[in-house]
Amino acid sequence: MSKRIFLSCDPGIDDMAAILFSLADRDIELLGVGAVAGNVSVETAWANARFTCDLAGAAATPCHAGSNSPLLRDQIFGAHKALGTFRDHLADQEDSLPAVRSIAVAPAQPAAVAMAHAITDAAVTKRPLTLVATGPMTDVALAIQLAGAKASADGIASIVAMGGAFKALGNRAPYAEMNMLSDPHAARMVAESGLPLVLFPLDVTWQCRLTEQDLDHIAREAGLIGEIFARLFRASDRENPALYGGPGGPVHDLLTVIWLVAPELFILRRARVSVATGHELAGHTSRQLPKVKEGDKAGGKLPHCIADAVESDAVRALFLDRLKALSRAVDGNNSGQIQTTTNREEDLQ
Ligand SMILES: [Ca+2]
Repeated sequence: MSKRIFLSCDPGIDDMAAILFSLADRDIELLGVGAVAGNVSVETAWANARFTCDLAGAAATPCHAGSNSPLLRDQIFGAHKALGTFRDHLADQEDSLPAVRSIAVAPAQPAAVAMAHAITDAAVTKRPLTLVATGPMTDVALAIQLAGAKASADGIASIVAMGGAFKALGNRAPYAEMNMLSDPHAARMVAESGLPLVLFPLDVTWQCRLTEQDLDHIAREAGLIGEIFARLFRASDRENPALYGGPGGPVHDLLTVIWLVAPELFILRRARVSVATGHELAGHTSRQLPKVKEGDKAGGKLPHCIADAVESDAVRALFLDRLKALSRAVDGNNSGQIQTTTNREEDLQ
């Protein structure tokens, strides 16, 4: 049975990878995308989310604009805010880009409200969904509040998020990872909600990096989608061998959705995650680990899971495979064949 997800993101090139993979993989049903301020402003995140869905031939996927600032702290943006939208970068190939989606089809509901509705529907129909957060958790925290009693195991199977750093140093500040730093209060609300949380911190996302050879391969093998993805990834300048211990740029957010369909490629451990909200160390994450070996009852009581290790080669190969399949599906649609990534439920019947 496919995983039904709602993705809250702040595209961001690695958010783009997560959207593309979600649309490409038949074991994921993407119910909606929420754009939240984080890497970039909410307007840019929204434009980029819509652009990505349009590029993937999935213009019908609802893309909701969400919160334009954190819950409490002063706003900070990622290093890439100054780069503008994806479309700004691709202006010289405008003729090959998907048409700009009409504003008329833009959902009016704010992302947190749409997510809360999705949670409520999931609880009523007894088909719990997974909330995937690849940006600050502002809208996820608000949605949990709005959904009230439905924000339980009935409505939410789990929350899967990119964020935090435990052994690795932070990326936006020495002590904190960007998503946690951007809205530590929201992250703390989610961590303390009592809901299952699976976290992909820098410790694991730094292990999986797309190299120049990977990008060449993607650009060559995955059609226009691959060309554009590779170009944007390169524009975001993600290499830092001294920090990561090798070549290539991390594709952080992608790991969340790959884990949903290929958990065997990861090693997770149970933990209890805490997020600091005090001024000095806001966004710093710490974890309580079991004192006994994995599987012991004491460890089983800890409410969260943290990804520790990933089979990078297999993840990158899976991503390329799905991009190629997505490209073929889009090309098939454009030539009049009926095969879309938005009707996979029918396709599976
Ligand atoms: Ca992100």
